[in-house]
Amino acid sequence: MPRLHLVAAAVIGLTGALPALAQFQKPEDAVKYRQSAMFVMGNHMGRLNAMVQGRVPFDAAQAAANADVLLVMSKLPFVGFIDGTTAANSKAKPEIWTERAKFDAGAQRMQEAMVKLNEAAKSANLDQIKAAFGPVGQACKSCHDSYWKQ
Ligand code: ASC
Repeated sequence: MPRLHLVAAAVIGLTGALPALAQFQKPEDAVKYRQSAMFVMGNHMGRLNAMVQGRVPFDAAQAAANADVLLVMSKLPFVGFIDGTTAANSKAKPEIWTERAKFDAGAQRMQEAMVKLNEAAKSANLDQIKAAFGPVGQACKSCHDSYWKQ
């Protein structure tokens, strides 16, 4: 492994081992981080949804690009759900922390559905994309219904 990769691997390993708050300077930063990641996901879900609904013409390259952004973003929000961040500027329900295993399982379901959506997007076949898009939306909705103050 090249030296730089070794350093990067060590940094990533170290970051993963640190307590969650250490990754953010203050709790508000964790809230902002997860909200930002969710905002970007919502934006790219919207772009894909417009193609799935036929409101904009299907463009395979755009669909694949959106699915790539979504795949990366789907991994980000959850590190931001650190203890004690049901603040006034957050719509996160306290149940996230009292039912953490259920919340994490929901996050994983969404991430797995996102992998399938990414594979479908690479096929450049709109029917396959439509079929894979539904489960992602359902996974989003299920957690939003349970854990997000609408
Ligand atoms: C989206 C988005 C959500 C979910 C949800 C699914 O595209 O922004 O919050 O899907 O609407 O029902």
